[in-house]
Amino acid sequence: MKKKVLASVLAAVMIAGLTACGGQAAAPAPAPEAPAAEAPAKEEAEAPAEEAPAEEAPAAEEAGGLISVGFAQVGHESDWRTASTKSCQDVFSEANGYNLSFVDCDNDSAAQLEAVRSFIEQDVDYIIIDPIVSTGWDTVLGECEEAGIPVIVIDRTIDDSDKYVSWVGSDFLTEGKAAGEWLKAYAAKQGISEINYLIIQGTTGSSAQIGRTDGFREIAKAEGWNELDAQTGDFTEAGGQEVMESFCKSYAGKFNVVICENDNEAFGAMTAMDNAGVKYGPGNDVILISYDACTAGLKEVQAGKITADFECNPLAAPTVEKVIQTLQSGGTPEAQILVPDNWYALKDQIVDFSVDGNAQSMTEVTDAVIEAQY
Ligand code: GYE
Repeated sequence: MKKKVLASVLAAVMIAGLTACGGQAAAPAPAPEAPAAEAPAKEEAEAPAEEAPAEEAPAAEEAGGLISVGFAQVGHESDWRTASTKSCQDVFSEANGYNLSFVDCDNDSAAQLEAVRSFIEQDVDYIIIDPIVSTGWDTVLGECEEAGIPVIVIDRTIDDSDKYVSWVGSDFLTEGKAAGEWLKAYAAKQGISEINYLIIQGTTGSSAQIGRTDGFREIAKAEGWNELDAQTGDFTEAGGQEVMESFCKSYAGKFNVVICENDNEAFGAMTAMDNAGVKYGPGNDVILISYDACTAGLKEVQAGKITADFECNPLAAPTVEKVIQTLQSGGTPEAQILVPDNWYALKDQIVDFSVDGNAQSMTEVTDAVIEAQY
């Protein structure tokens, strides 16, 4: 009964909120001593909470005071994912007043739909989804709406349905453009006139893959760079190694840039290039670009292997919790909440560049920066 009332409130929230969509990521914060990881999207997260009549308050008290949350996580493919899972489990703990049903969907879209349906069966108070792929969601989100369970999307986006309350995550298109604009400025500084690049993509059809690929290609096209090939490494180290092994055979001596759409793929690509005798990193023939900038990735920047690393902050859970608390108090959360990212390199690889006319700042990788990362 209460959930039905909530459902109509939510429908209004979704419509109101989604018309306000369309923001771009803010320029990365410059402060290397205080990475965004410690306080993701602080200001953006403070959605105004409005007073609500008592009968519209969600049914949390029914579960012995705990708010029940189902989280359909992508899988366990990367360091980034491990950090994201830990953050969610820490935030949605019993000590914090939550009863969390966590499902690792092992990168299987069918399993993810099944997980969401099992949360409906359990009649949880809230469902959090990190969508493996960006399409195929409207039917199941309609079922959540019918059941009166608010859905919050974390990290990757859903692009074929608006039946959710909020999305909290990074701007992947901006990450891709930042990598392209950095390369343009860095190549100019180094006097490199020809770019022949290879992309090891993330999971095909995930918004992280689509945004990073499209953003980079936009710059590449404008600059007339040559794309030799693009293949998926599924965001895994093994996938990155396998794709790079085949690239090393097919394009030996022909490429001078490798873009890996996450750090774990970069680690695999490094193994493949080591085995093939390809030299990469600052001062060598091949520029290696990566995304995520987790601790292990930044260590490879420091070691002179990854030339530049474009962060994607995995610590969005505290912001999701604020969305839930806003709903709990009958308020209207923001429809889209961006988590800010930083761009990382060693001192000599730091160059000035802009994205969509916004000047960017890069963070120099030092021991302290690595220490503070996740
Ligand atoms: O870059 C990758 C992970 O969705 C942004 O998924 C995330 C990506 C991240 O497996 O490491």
